[in-house]
Formats: sequence, C-alpha cells, structure tokens
Amino acid sequence: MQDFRFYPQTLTNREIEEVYSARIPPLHAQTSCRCPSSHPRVHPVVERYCIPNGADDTTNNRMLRLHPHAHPLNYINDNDIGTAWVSSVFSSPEKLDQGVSITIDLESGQYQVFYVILQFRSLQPEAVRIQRKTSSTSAWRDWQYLAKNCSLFAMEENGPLVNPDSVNCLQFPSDIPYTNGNITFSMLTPEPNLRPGYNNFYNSATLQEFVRATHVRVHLQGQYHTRAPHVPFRHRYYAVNEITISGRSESSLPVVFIRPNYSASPS
Ligand SMILES: [Ca+2]
Repeated sequence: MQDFRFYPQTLTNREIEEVYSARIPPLHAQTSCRCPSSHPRVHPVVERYCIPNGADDTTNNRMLRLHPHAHPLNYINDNDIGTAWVSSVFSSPEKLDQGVSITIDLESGQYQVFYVILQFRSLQPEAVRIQRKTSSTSAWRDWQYLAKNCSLFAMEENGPLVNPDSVNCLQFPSDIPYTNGNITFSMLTPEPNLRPGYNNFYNSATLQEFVRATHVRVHLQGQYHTRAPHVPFRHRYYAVNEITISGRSESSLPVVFIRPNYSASPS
C-alpha cells in the first residue's frame, strides 16, 4: 500500500524537502529578488535577469530584476562583469580621502587565499589597504598596501619583503586607465618583489599562516584625476564590477573562487 496525501495547494520544493527529510534547508536570502510573477525564476547563470518558469537558460524572454540604474552591493560579487556596485558621490575631496571600506566575510570558515582582484568601472582610488582576519573575533591585520604614493602610508615604494609575512606598499603603475582598470594582489608573488618562500610554500609554516583568512577588508581612498580643477564633483564615486577572491580551504586542493558576503561602510 502507498500512503497518499492530498493538499489543496502545491507544495514548494522547500516544503517537500522538509517533509521528507525532517530537515530545514539553509535559507539563502535575496533581498533584492523582485522577480515579477510573469518571470518568477532568477536566471541560473546571469542573476541580474528573471525568466519564466520552464524556460531554457538561453531564452531571450528575460527581464532585469532591478532598475537598470540600480547598483546594489551584491553586484560586487555576482560573477557578472556587466554589473557594478556604485558608491554614493563624495561631496568633497576630503571625504574621498577618507574613502570607503568593503568588508568581505568568507562565510564558510578559514581559507588559504592566494589572490584578491578588484575590477573597477570608475576612476581608480589612489590608495588601497587590504587587511585580513583569521577568525571572527580576531583583530584586523595588514596584508598589503597599494598606492600612487606610498608616503601616504609612511612607507617606501615597493619596499623589500624581508620575511615570508612581511607587508610592503606596492606603487601603482604610472599608466592607470580611466575606466575598467583592475588591481591584483597576489599573496605569493606581489611583483616586483617575490615573497620569501613563495616557491617552497608547503615547507613554510609562516607563509601558510600568512595566506589564512576568514574575513578580508579592502579600504579605498582618494581617486585618480578628480583632484584636477574643473573636474565635476559628480565623478567622485567608486564603481566596482567585481571583487574576486581566489583561494582554497585547507582540506581541498583545487583553487576555488570564493563567493563571500559583502558589506560596505559608508556606502
Ligand atoms: Ca558584478
């Protein structure tokens, strides 16, 4: 005999899983979903679009989830280079010098991180400070400084890396593009100085400790070009297409792209 039950309404996939497994699946909150009832499904690959139920991924019958001029923070990590987070416009060069911090929670615990890549749509900041935490309760530790003039941080340009966990300030190249530039911090090979022990990673406990992180914080300060006279203040904002953090958990060998949680202050 089968045990048949009838319900006046269709159960959702989530409810079916709860009934059969007695387990509540983890909830993934999407505060900016807003897919219309005609296109109720978030596109599985390009999350900025909604598509009808039953439609193939390749359908042209799709709608933007948000207004085309919306630039929410989750666009900074939606794996879509066509979307960007945009900060508010800074009212003065002084406010721009104070900058903005983007905090990244790697969520699933501690990772060995090998790259942090920032892809900008706007004019680039003149100074970037990258920090890490190795647990939710530990203090922030400096990881890398990058700047047009490292004197801003009272550091020398491209200073030597004496130890595997030394921190220096990398000077930005002179040919910074107006748009679509990117900043890459490579933990092991921060050119032009290679990190001591980079080619002997598994035998350097200090270096293995140096790449560990549960949280990453990126502080952007100042901006190229907008200090010049007659530049309209409305150009004083940051727009970031993607922040990519590449690393791996210590129990798994392949390098993965981490999909973390972000927050920004001030936005
Ligand atoms: Ca994006």
